[in-house]
Amino acid sequence: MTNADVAALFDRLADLLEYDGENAFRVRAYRAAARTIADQIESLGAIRADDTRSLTDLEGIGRDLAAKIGTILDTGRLPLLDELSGKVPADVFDLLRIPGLGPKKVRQLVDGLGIDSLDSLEEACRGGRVRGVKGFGEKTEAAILKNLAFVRGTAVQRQLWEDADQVVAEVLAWMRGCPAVERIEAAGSWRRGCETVGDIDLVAVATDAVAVMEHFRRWDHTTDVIASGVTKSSIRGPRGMQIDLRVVVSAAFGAAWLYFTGSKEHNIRVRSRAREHGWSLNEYGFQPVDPPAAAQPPTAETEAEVYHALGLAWIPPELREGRDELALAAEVRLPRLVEEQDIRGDLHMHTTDTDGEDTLTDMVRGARERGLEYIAITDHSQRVSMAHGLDETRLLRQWDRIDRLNETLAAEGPAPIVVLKGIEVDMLERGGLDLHDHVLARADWVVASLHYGQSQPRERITERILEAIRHPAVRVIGHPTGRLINRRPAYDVDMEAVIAAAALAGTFLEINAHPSRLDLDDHHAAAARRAGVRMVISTDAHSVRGLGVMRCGVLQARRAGLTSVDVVNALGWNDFRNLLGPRST
Ligand code: DGT
Ligand code: CA
Ligand code: CA
Ligand code: ZN
Repeated sequence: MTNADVAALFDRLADLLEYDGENAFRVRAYRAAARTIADQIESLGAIRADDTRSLTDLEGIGRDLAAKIGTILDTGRLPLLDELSGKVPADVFDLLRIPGLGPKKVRQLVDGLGIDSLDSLEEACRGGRVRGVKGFGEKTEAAILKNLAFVRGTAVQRQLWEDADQVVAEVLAWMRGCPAVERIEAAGSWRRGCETVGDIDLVAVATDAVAVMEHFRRWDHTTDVIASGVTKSSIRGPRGMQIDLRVVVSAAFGAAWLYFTGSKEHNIRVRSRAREHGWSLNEYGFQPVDPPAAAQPPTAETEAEVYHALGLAWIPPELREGRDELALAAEVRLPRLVEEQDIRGDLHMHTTDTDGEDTLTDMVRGARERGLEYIAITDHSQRVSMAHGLDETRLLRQWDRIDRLNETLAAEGPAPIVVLKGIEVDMLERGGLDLHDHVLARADWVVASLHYGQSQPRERITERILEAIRHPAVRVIGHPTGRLINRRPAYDVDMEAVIAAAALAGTFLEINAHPSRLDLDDHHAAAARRAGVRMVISTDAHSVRGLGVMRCGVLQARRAGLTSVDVVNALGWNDFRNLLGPRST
């Protein structure tokens, strides 16, 4: 059982308890536990096995939860969940996937109309019976019908951040062309830099809300109007993405932007802190908890005003996940997060010598145009035969060309870019690396990656990676877990062991910036930082255009709380060159 498996069981339990009408406090406790567990990099089994520690040391895990975790680890099951699952129709979980239908509403439909499947819900909507249930209306009924089709369709997949970002840029450009829009910003998971985005959330201030909504619906890319009101509308836009737009008053813009940026967990914490200060807080701003309060409620036109009124520093959206950000903001200890402009080099990229689309010279010129001071050319090694990987002879020839290119560049101008002779060497299935040590020893920069034998057992995969970490020529482990978002899960690897070994050997770990990799992810990168491992944010570009994904890697690093000190390629060339000197180990 991985931590994610255990967390999923508690999430399911929370859903079913809520469905069952259990009190909100208990439901929230299970959801909070699921989050703590999912965020925990160390395996629960290891913590339990350690005599000096206890599961109850984890935030929000009391004796009862610890006992339940123990049962799950021992048996793979959670008896309370089994018992509850037995009592509800099997299709309740399908119904819970419909956007906008929480456990409580699903319960009303099940009890009120005998709904027990997506089909029977559709029938009830078409028959106009849903609008008769308390709290539902004609509009909700229509919304359910549309969302039903969506749940059944394939479009339900969450979009990669970069794809969502494209849609955000387009819709903002369109909306900013509307004269009635005073201000409009994007919020939600997009603004928090999440690796995938479910729907896009926009918040606007308008001189004429009706005109703004009309403009929104009239957009060329609007394929469907899901909901249409004066303060809130939802459309379906490019890539089948839902886009929600709220119009708010300017005086509450900060409160609304904060609210719709989320996350939900962050909002809950901010709101409870507001209560401690004697205010209630929602998307409309602060209100006194007791109407005849003496003081005027704080203003909420900007996010900073809202945070400051609660004794908090403004919190970057990437950190708003309900982890420890409020405590850090209260103590003015928020990390100064790394920014894209801090990045001075790019240390993983390919050329037409293997599976890249652009030549060595083009990649170098592209990198120089991006203002980089140094790059490493790291084409594939021979094992990657599909990509025409380099054997020793071809690699040495490429390195000769790089030597000559560096001379030309140095002669060309005042701020030449330095090109490092690198290689992305494969960790072989049987162990060992794909090129001789005497070749690797001559490289300026070696990335070791695992591309083959991904279904080997955990011990094998972990051992292969540990071996590479300890190899004297290897500087960094490329895309350490191998996951491809929405396509392929990570291979089975003991990341705790990888991080510990990297810390010990002084080997770096990559944050691969490719939008479908983002590997390390935010949890692993945060754990690596805590262990004292430094990271390299790399584009793994296969074309000049591919160099542009650096910002996706930086976002992920920010979500992990990384500062420029944690990021090796935030060093200027001189410092980086010093770091490349012979290693002590
Ligand atoms: P997504 O769209 O699934 O990628 O994730 P988000 O975070 O964009 O979530 P979404 O679109 O459902 O809602 C946007 C934000 O609005 C969310 O991050 C926090 C806020 N929000 C939505 N529903 C609730 C709620 O029930 N309670 C609280 N406190 N905040 C909520
Ligand atoms: Ca959203
Ligand atoms: Ca939304
Ligand atoms: Zn690569």
